[in-house]
Amino acid sequence: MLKRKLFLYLTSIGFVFSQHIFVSYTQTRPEKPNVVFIYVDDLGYGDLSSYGATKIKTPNVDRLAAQGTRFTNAHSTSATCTPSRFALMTGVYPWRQQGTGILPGDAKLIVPTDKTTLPKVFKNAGYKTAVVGKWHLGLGTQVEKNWNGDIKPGPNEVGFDYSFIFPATADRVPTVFLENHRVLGLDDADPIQVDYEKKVGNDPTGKENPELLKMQSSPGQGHNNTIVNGIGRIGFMSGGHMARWVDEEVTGTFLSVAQQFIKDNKDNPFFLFFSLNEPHVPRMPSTFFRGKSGLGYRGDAILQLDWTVGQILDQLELLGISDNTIVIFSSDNGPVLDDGYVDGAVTQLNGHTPAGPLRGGKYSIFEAGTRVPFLVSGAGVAKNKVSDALFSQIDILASAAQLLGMSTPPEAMDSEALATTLLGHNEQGREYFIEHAGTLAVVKGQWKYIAPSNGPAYAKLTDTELGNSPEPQLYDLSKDIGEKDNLAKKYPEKVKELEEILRSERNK
Ligand code: NG6
Ligand code: CA
Repeated sequence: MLKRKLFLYLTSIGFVFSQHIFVSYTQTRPEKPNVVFIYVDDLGYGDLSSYGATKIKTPNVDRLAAQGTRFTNAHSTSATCTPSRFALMTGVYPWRQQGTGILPGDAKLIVPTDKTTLPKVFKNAGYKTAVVGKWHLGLGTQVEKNWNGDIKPGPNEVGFDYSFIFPATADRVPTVFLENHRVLGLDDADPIQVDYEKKVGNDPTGKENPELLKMQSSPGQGHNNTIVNGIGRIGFMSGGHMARWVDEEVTGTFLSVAQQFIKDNKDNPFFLFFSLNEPHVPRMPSTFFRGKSGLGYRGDAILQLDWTVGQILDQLELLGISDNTIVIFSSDNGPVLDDGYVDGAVTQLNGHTPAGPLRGGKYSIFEAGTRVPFLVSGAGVAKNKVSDALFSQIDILASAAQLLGMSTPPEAMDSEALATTLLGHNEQGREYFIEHAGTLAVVKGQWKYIAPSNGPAYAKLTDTELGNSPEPQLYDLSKDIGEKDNLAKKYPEKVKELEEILRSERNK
């Protein structure tokens, strides 16, 4: 009896103590902080000076590290864009669902409209929500669609009150902006048609008219269909000439739209998903940044990205809302140099290491595929802190819900509520995490297990070590973050344990 009383007493102390951490921290932060999530494209773990880069300086993004918490072990779910973004929006691992791979520019919407999504978490709490930038999650209910009318469902149906996007990637047609349901600046007399199978209209293509290109596409990597702004794209389009973007102006356009949204909503809680293109191909930075990095257009694009982040941070300060705003910065997958265009990324690398100490890159199941920069700063966030917690972008949904006093929506089945971890007050991260790049890997504590796969070990065109092997691979990341020493034979029990996690996750 006494023992039982003592037990109850001790557990209640434990409970009170952990409640105390949560409560004392909730008391010091605003109830409904604004959230600006800056999501960049193909930026590597070693691409920022706050993550050890020495050949390039990123002072603006580094401000987030100094003023907030820098994560060393945070991940996108996947080593490419669409699946990572699907997970971010839904809280569901993308490999659970067919059709979540890299989408063409005419794909249909793959995010469900009848389920709780990341923006809907905020909307349900009374926030104004917006997405500005790259979308790449499909539009409409089918591939064949009329680009000249209302295009839906899309971001607005998924939970964004306002959207200003481009549909897929900068290297895929249609190369136009959409504001809410409509292509921006469309001339009715010049309707848009898009096709990924065959040529439409009379616009020149990179294949037929290479002399018209201002940047060559890399041999064997496509990117030689319709030419827009002197750059060959993936896919064919005709019409919409007035609406087509100029690559050099894309980021400036997104920035001004994002800043307008922030300004319009400074007096009410808002969630802004600011999804920048840099340093994804085609890298065509504005004149102001060209040649500035000495590392070719990829480096220049990173400088442009850094400047853009600085503009947002300055604006939040000028408006007097930076203490009431959480800024999160991350990348949708790891780095790649030659991803389809001859742009100096390889020849002018100059000793820069986009993946830092990690092996692989974009497309790879090795760490550089999904371990990405992740910085959080602002309202209620621990300052000047480095967190080694295992965390994933898939957890933002449940963590945001927790922060706003809501429970995790059941459909976000893979999202973990780790609000205090996200805000840098707690180093307790996930127990384990599943990485995805075609094949799957499990990270748990210091261990990483890569499931056997018959996929190629190496992608010649992008010069990527993909990490596929028919043999099981086990790495001790605490001693071997570069994944060189396969310990699977030495620790068969560990392999079994992690294999079992993967098996049960696959069967959920
Ligand atoms: C690949 C493209 C690459 C890039 C990528 C998507 C080829 C040969 N390569 O298929 O250039 O567009 O898709 O990148 O077509 S992501 O970051 O959006 O996933
Ligand atoms: Ca990407």
